[in-house]
Amino acid sequence: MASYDSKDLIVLEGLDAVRMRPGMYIGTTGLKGLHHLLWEIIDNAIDEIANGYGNKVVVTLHKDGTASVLDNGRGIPVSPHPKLKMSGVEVVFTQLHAGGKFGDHNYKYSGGLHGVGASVTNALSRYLEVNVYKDGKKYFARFESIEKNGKIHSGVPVEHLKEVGNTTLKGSYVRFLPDDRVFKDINFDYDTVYERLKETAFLNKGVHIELIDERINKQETLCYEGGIRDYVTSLTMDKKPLFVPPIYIENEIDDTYVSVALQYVDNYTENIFSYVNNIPTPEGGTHEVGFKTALTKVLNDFVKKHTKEGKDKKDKEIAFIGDDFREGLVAVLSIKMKNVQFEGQTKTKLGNVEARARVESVCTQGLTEFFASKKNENIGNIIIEKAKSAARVRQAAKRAKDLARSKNIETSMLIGKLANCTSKNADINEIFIVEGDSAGGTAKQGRDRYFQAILPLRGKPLNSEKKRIDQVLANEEIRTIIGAIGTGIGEDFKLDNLKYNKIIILSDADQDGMHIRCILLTFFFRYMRPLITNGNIYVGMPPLYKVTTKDKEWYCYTDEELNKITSNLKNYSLQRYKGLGEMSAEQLWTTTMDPARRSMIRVTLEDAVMADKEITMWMGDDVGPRKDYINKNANFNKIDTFKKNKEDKEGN
Ligand code: TSJ
Repeated sequence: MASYDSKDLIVLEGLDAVRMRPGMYIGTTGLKGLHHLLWEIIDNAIDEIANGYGNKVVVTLHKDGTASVLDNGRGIPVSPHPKLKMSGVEVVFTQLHAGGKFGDHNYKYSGGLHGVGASVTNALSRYLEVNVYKDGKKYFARFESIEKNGKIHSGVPVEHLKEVGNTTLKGSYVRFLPDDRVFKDINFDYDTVYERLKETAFLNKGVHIELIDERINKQETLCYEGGIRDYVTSLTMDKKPLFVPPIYIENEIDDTYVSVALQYVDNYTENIFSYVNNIPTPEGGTHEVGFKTALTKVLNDFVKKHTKEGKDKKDKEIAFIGDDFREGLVAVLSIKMKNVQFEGQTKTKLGNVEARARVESVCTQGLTEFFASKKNENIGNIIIEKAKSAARVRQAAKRAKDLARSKNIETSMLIGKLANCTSKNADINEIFIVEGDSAGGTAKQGRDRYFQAILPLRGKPLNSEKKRIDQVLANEEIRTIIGAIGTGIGEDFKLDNLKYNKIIILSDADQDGMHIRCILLTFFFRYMRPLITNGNIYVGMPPLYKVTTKDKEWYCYTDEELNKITSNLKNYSLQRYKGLGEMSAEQLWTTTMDPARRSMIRVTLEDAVMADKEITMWMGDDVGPRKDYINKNANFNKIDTFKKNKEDKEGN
């Protein structure tokens, strides 16, 4: 029986490697891996059929534990391979990735290449037999995994391919016994095989697939003339389809075959099942993107067209997004192309960039034609109605979410105005909350952008004294601050997420500036109190005066300082800064922002408590006493109100 020689063993080192590390080729040696052996064989047969040769595949699970696959295609090549000096059949079963040597230029859409090849099935089988029916002749070959000197050699051709008779049949037949030294369990599962074949039958319309289980005397034939249309129909059987039958598009472009079937059901989920060369791509990829783009475009066009005709002017106001058109969508997208590249976590995402435009083109054309037909107008309207309700719900949900955010805030939006620093090190980073856009601009120019971020507050953002704090939270400026700081607020506050070690409020030394400071402090006090107790909140101290003599200049931060300096001077000029905007970027840097020279007040809990009291007072209606109170107590520039100690108060 055995007619192999030592040359066969050398040739098969690759197959021995498969046996050494089966996991690398089939993932597991559990049931999934076992079935993988069968998928490899089935996929090869299906490829032949899918490329137009033959129309039938029979899968049999035998009593002896073997599985066999028969097709009525052209028959695996039997002629010797010019380089490898062995029959085509032997190449297929002994060379890893033999598909590349044979299939690539023979099949229009080289499908079988996704698998590791029939040789892996051979390597992990006790034995494997092949019958080829071709050109009136019948051929046979047998491979075995044999033990020699205590070592197992995988898939050795123990009977080289030979002619064994005449036949009128055409096709290939492969039968193998999975090796129980590799797999714990070698029992094929009927349902698993059935489900796989059913999916395959849907994806290859008109192909007859027969499953025979001799172990339990069960037999089933699967054939769907409607292909993926029938797939979508079966997927939506126990749901409520909004129309029947599914929309179907099929075309070929640049050697890429594209087909898609879609339907909408009465729910809110999106279900797109996509495939490339019959391989599922649950992670999506470029083909799915192309399909979605086309769907969104065509449906938007449909809305526009029917709005233009004056049917429903209101529709114009709805700004649809792609998701709106995919609520309740059930679609099967199947493409076939050459040289597929898979990416993603599980290598189940199509990466070929060219697929996107091709799928988009076929789908746009097909869907446009579909909806242009008068008899399909109603289907278009049904889909648009569904999309409208999706858009409405989406907008309502967004409003609700915004409101929830403004109360129980976790805000990462609205930080567009933030001029962030480049450093990602929160320990050294600082954020200046600056009153007014113009001062904000100056601060942006003056800062050290490596560690200093600038967040300008527009004018006087919180100018209504009657604003209750929850209304303050609805304020865009406040939400921006929350988003920038990163900690969240209230119960959700997490100091670990703080993005800046120092949060510096920088406002003018006037009433408005004071007002803003108080509101911000109140806000921090109520919603981010740990920032205050942890000592992260500061009030920047821009100078109030500049004193200049012939040969020297001084910046004074308080009236006291000014008195002290000017008392010893005779000829000097005095500049009073009314706002940050009067300073140049350079001046702002040297006097207020440069850590080596600036003065800052580190805000204490008592400071914040006081600010909070003041805010509470401001909420009253009587303006008179309020103003007095502010002037007396809330003036940060009065050294006795907020004890100002240079740098030592900054805590480093
Ligand atoms: F898995 C497998 F490779 F063992 C296998 C392949 C198993 C089964 C059941 C069928 C097949 C198979 C392969 N069916 N049909 C083919 N066809 C070819 O390999 C083939 C035939 C002719 C030509 C040609 O150019 O004339 C090219 C090819 C690739």
